Amino acid sequence: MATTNWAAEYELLAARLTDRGVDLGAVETALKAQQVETPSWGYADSGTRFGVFRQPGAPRDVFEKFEDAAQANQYTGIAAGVAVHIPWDTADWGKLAQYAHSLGVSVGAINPNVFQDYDYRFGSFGSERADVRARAVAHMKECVDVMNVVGSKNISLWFADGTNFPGQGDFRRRKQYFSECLAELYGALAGDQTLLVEYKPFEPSFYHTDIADWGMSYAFCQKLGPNAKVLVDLGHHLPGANIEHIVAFLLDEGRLGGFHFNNRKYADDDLTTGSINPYELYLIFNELVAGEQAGIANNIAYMIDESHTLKNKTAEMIQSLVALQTSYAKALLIDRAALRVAQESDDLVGAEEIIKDSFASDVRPLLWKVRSDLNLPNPADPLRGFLESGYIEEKAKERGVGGGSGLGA
Ligand code: AOS
Ligand code: ZN
Ligand code: ZN
Ligand code: ZN
Repeated sequence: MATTNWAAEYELLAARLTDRGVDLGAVETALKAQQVETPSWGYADSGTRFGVFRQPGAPRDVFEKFEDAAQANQYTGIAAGVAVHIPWDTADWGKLAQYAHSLGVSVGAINPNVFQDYDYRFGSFGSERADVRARAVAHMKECVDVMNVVGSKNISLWFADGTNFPGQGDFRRRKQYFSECLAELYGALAGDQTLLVEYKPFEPSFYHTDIADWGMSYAFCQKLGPNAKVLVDLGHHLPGANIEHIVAFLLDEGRLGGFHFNNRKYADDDLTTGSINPYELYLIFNELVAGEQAGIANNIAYMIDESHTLKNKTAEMIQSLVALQTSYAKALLIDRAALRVAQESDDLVGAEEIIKDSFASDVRPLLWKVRSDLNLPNPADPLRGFLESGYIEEKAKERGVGGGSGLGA
């Protein structure tokens, strides 16, 4: 196979972009600053309700999940944070924070779990039983204690709460329970900690979900205060939803808290980010870059939430990270001045072509340059670098099969 002369490719692209008026230095600085958290649960064995497939070398505890996450960061340079899930992850949290530091990563968002215990089968914050609601709030407060130990700034809430049949629950009463519990939790946070509220239209409940869409998350956050923000999981919309519009709206309202990146074809498929619809991902980044340039895209928690059953998990995560980096790079190249002119003159074709032009750009030489500057091991191809490193084989020997599942068990 002929080897690519990346330096020459970069020179060509740089000349073309500079010609077009792109501030390449600013683009590269932005790319070097990009950070996306990967989820601890995305490295462990996982499955569907039809079965869990154990992989050789799967991490056996949270420390080993962090080792794998550190690999994803080592090859991409953009994934220093690792979100954890309590109680899927158990640890001496101080020790874990130190261990993470020694691997060049850190503990990111804390994800409480108020959905898997039998007590929560009819709801947590939305339960009719005061003792169940109190238990859920107490668990969340324990998660805040963990945040304080590890220095985490985000608590990321996802609720399975909902009902399966008409009449089963009182929507308004449940909403009020949610408001009360959320307020109690919000009161336990320090001024520099953020409450992220995720929404989802269905599953595991199939008639109604208590926080079904971004508007409901937004309404709860508005009442709580400035440190409560909406979390957008790309898999949590009904077919056809315009996610980039939701992103722009929340950005403008100062309520976009973060993302759970993944990709979907049918429902909450949790497929590799960018694998099904890279254009949608790019259009989301278009809004984010516009927000950055307007100075309103601050403190957004970029996180991946996916867990494929059959791919090697770390390789899968690197694929997603590269897709996110690629989308961001392309969005940074959009000619925004020309786009504005086209918009203001109602030039539909012109505006759309500007968007399509950057999407069609091959940004690999640019990413090669950024990764070279960051001294990453295989700047042209992080995925190949990881796959050829021998790490997968080494861990298969060391850890064996059936170490542990990320999903509860
Ligand atoms: C569930 O559908 C949500 O996406 C959650 O954010 C996530 O998958 C899990 O609960 C991790 O906390
Ligand atoms: Zn999610
Ligand atoms: Zn989900
Ligand atoms: Zn998902």
